[in-house]
Amino acid sequence: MDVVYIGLGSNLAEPAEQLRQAIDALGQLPSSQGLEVSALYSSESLSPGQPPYTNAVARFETDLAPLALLDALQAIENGQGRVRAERWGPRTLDLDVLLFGDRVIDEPRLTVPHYQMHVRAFVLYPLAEVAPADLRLADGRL
Ligand code: A4P
Ligand code: MG
Repeated sequence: MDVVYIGLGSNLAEPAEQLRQAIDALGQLPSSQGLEVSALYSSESLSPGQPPYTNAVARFETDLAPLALLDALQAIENGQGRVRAERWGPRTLDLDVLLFGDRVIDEPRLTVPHYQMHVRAFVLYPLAEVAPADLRLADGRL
């Protein structure tokens, strides 16, 4: 099994409730076990003029292949009313694959480690709660 870290974010429609629902759904993913979740964090949006975000990071082990996991995450996003109107637009739920074991993935649909995770406080603070202190990014950025 691979250990995966998922970034959760929401800035619409009661963000904390969106994250709680998403955490329930992550706990029910097939071929996966050992879900742990950070506290919820609030911060300003990186895009000016948008509502503030609530973020968290989840960790679990999975036998799913990376793209199967991405499909499952996008199904959860869509099930919670995510509408992809504009890139970086406000969203009810964003689920990003931060790390997938020690794999470096560069495919059209999936870049892992997540391209901006190492500079985002709303990723690094919750990640530090659920990751071992010696965690490193497989591509050497952190
Ligand atoms: N994709 C590629 N790699 C990945 C990955 N590692 N995980 C592809 C998930 N998806 C990945 O994603 C667009 C496409 O990226 C997907 O179809 C998938 O195949 P999306 O979720 O539809 O688009 P997006 O979220 O608008 O774009 P992106 O680049 O994920 O946005 P960001 O960079 O995540 O920015 N401020 C605060 N405080 N907190 C936030 O969470 N989030 C954003 C969104 C902006 N400001 C924020 C926050
Ligand atoms: Mg995203």
